[in-house]
Amino acid sequence: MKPITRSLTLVMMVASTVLATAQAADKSAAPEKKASGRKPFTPEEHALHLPYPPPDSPKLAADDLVHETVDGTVVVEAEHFTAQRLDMIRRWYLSSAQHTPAAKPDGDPVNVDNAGGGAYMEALPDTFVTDDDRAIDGINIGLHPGSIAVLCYKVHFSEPGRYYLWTRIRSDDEEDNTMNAGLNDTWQASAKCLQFQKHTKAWQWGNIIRDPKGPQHPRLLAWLDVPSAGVHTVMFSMREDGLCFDRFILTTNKDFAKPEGTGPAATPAKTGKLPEPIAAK
Ligand SMILES: [Ca+2]
Ligand SMILES: [Ca+2]
Ligand SMILES: [Ca+2]
Repeated sequence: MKPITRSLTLVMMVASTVLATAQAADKSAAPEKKASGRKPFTPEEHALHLPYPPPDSPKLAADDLVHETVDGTVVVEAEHFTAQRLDMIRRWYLSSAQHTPAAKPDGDPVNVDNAGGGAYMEALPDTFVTDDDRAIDGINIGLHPGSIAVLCYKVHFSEPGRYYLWTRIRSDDEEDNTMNAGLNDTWQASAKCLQFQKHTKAWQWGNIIRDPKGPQHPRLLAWLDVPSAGVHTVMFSMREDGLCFDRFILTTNKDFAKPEGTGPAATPAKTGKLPEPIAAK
């Protein structure tokens, strides 16, 4: 080895030793880096949260069904939707005395008692059940309105304006008492996180949203602003899985009294035909 080569080799050896020492010191000094992003599923979690819901939910309404406002109010059964979207991970399942969703897990049986039209829709499977369960956005919770399990209803509005939203739902556990509403693929802040009482195990009407500042703040009225007279698409998307959705009302009357029981009769269709109520067996 020539002297110049020997010197170069020596310099490189020293440099690499210094670097290795520095790296070792750095490693011992630096705190353990936390993994960012979503923690990967274990095979057991994958099987629990992503079981691929069975495509067994019938659709009662024909595609031409259009609901309409009468004197500024429309009353619609949740099961009278005309389209369902983004339903690969969670889906709204028809539930009635004659329809039991095949999707699992679901912690409770069909509870059709006192449901309007003898039927309701439930977002399943239901894997976000208690505060201890892992909540995963886009799987068992939809923090972004319109991101998962979307039901669509065509409604003819006789006039544009602000329509206050009343929704009838049922919460059977700790984590199934919120949903989102929108219009024409626009998810207005005034209908984000419709908030209901949890774990009531009974049907309830609600007309409020959670304050965007947090659940400890006062609730705000829920509404949708309708830009023009004519047919628009009213939408509901899952927020917490397992919520049971029976009916909704849109009304220009800000002081609309909280409905009792199932509430007013469903508004007759503008076009198409309202499906018949589903009889108890
Ligand atoms: Ca749930
Ligand atoms: Ca359930
Ligand atoms: Ca219903």
